Amino acid sequence: MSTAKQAVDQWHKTQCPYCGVGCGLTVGAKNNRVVKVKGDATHPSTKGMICKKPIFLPESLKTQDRLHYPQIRVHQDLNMFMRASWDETMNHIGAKFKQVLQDHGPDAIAFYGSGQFSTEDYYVANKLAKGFLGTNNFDANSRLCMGSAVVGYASMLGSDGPPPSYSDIELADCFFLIGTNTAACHPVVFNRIKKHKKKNPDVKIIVVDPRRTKTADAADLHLSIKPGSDVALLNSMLYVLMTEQLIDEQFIAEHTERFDEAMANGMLWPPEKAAEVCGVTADEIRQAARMFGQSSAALSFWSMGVNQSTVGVAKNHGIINLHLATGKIGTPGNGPFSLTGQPNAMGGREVGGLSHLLPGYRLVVNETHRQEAADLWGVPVQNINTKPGKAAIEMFKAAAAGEIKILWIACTNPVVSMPDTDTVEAALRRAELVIVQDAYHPTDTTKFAHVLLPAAQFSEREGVMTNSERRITYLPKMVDPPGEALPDWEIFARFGREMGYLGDFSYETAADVFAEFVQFTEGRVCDYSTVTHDRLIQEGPLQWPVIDSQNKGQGDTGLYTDLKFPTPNGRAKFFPPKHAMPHEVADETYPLVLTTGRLANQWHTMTRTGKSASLLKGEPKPFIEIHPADAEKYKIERNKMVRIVSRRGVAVVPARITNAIREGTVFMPFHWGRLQGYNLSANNLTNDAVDPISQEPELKACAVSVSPVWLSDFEERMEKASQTEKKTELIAGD
Ligand SMILES: Nc1nc2c(c(=O)[nH]1)N[C@H]1C(S)=C(S)[C@@H](COP(=O)(O)OP(=O)(O)OC[C@H]3O[C@@H](n4cnc5c(=O)[nH]c(N)nc54)[C@H](O)[C@@H]3O)O[C@H]1N2
Ligand SMILES: Nc1nc2c(c(=O)[nH]1)N[C@H]1C(S)=C(S)[C@@H](COP(=O)(O)OP(=O)(O)OC[C@H]3O[C@@H](n4cnc5c(=O)[nH]c(N)nc54)[C@H](O)[C@@H]3O)O[C@H]1N2
Ligand code: SF4
Ligand SMILES: [Mo]
Repeated sequence: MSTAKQAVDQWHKTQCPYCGVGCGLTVGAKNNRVVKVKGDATHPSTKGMICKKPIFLPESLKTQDRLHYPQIRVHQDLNMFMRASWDETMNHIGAKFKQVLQDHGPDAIAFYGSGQFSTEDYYVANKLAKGFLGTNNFDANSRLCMGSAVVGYASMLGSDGPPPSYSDIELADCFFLIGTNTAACHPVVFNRIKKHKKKNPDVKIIVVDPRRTKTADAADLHLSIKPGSDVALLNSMLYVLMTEQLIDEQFIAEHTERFDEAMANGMLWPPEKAAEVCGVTADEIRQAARMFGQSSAALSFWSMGVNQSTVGVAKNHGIINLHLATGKIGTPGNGPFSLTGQPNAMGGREVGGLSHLLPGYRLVVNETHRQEAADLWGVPVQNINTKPGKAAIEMFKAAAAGEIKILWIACTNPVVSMPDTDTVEAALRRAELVIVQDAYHPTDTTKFAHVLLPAAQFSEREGVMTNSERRITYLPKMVDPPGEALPDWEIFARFGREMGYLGDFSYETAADVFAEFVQFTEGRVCDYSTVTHDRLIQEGPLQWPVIDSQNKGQGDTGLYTDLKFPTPNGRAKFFPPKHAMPHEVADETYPLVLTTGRLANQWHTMTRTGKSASLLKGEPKPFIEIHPADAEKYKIERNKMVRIVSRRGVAVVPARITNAIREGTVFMPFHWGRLQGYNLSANNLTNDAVDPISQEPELKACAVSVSPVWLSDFEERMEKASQTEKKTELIAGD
């Protein structure tokens, strides 16, 4: 230990750049490099707890494939780029923007950003697009992630943002985990739940997931439902709560409206009927409802198994209905707690980082909101387009159709992460100017860029992020970025100046940007208008909504604790969610349903975690999970290659035969992209059908067929050799 301590020049407190739990980290830097990462015991959200991923950050940050300089493509076919100065590059992009604005108008331009942006990055990019260029075409990967939760909360509770705090975990005696592999994806929250249960064995955990994940292993009750059938289950749970008098009539009468509609809808779902749709027993449904209804305090956690669905909003409504019907909201240990995916997806929501939002939980379709934003930006209200811009999937489809001419992609790797890779690649081939702003090159997406912009990443730039429990942390700059890489906000600000908006984008520091942004939160549910970088540095992380200049905001505060909701009449609104199966269901040609998701040791498209030999060790390559009965039916053998075909593409990966997955369903992790092997990518197969309200794609269900692939001896040797080679390459990048 002491040697590690001596090896560090300086320790810095910050937030983990991976998942939305937003753990506090203490990071050691030496000789301008991050060398050591541990938990920050003083961080009020997580008190020193962390998982494995950030520990290996030192291996992933300064690698040989970092992007050091701006580059402009000189030859399309040869994939050749020329180094350019920032001024030349901005000039080059600016000329094309001016031409497209003149010839096609602002909606021929689109920005695609990320929940891994800092709040400052988000703010400047949004301001540029929505306030100055006149297009609301600014969307983010959060659309693939939190889109349905944003709509679910806002429509029922009047505002976005999960009401509970992590400290509610110790106050709850029932955990309803639906569509979340918390053990793999939000491990620090999961460990906290497990620890609480260990101390209090009567605490109940219910898990709803078609797979028996590590999360499900910890459950008292695991409902292995068919992918996409959650709404039937949730409606039926409401049925049981109603028919067994487990609802809170007083709460319903005093604090909600439209219960009649939800009740009528719920009464259509007796457990026997839902059991058939969901592929579980009626008794299991009754048990789940009783555990929830009879608990003294219940927390629901959910993530992508709920949101990534063509009925993702309806699933959110179904979950929040259970809390409203039982009055389990706004009080200690109770509430609907969607788990945010990325480290600043919450900040992105506060800053208006989706194409229908404006900063401070405002909407582009609301005239008053547009006026308020225009006043703060000092622009005529006519500058802000009155219609929502294109959401992620629509944006790429419009580019593929030639409607969007310029695509600016920053801090996300859509060629791996968006559904139906062929359409995404077609969009990038067709667009006249593709700008990719990333920390690394090559990535699956930089391959299609006309201009590469080098971004400073975690530890190389300062900024603020908000975690899943609405806690705001300041992330300091600890080391210099490589070459001429710049923070994302600074790149957007430079471009704003290039476009002639000199005074409006002349920030000197991220603190200036933050100070401007927080004005948008004044008087809003997410008010943190008194917070500054300095205050966060001095006082440490702060949780909204209780922050004012006196109150430190360091207590754990829930939202709506006065049981008044930010709706016109102060009441929360029930919804009657309608069940529908996924857009694509199994049929004769494609007899299985593919669901996709994550592994504990990899982060998304692996540009960082894929560089760590330690993190790769357990799961070095993708695979398909298949039930033994299906394996037998389709002649699939253990660890042998399987060809998976959907209406959109093909993947070839080895089989993992396991009864942890339900019959008729198969699972693939989506971390691997075509760059690592054309047929390794799950999104070769997935469907880009979206929820009609949230526009979130159905990444969790598409119809596929599977068949064995018999490799010749020669191919098998080649396959083995290429795997060894890839491993060495990745290690060499350390
Ligand atoms: N290790 C790791 N952690 C991460 C990330 C990562 O890449 N790696 N990414 C972060 C981000 S951005 C996100 S969004 C979160 C995602 O966190 P999670 O949502 O927990 O992760 P997923 O693996 O995508 O999906 C969760 C589960 O949904 C189940 N599922 C599939 N279809 C259905 C369905 O129809 N109904 C139900 N009830 N369940 C279904 C899957 O079997 C899977 O186990 O993780 C965050 N944390
Ligand atoms: N099939 C399937 N597909 C999915 C999902 C699924 O469950 N199944 N989940 C979806 C979800 S929930 C999400 S959130 C997305 C995530 O998908 P992506 O956002 O595409 O995944 P990342 O690998 O996190 O991409 C981040 C990119 O930004 C770069 N980067 C890192 N730090 C910085 C920085 O500071 N600045 C800049 N400019 N670049 C930086 C990284 O190198 C990387 O290329 O995937 C979605 N895709
Ligand atoms: S749980 Fe999430 S935020 Fe916490 S250390 Fe792990 S990846 Fe980072
Ligand atoms: Mo996500």
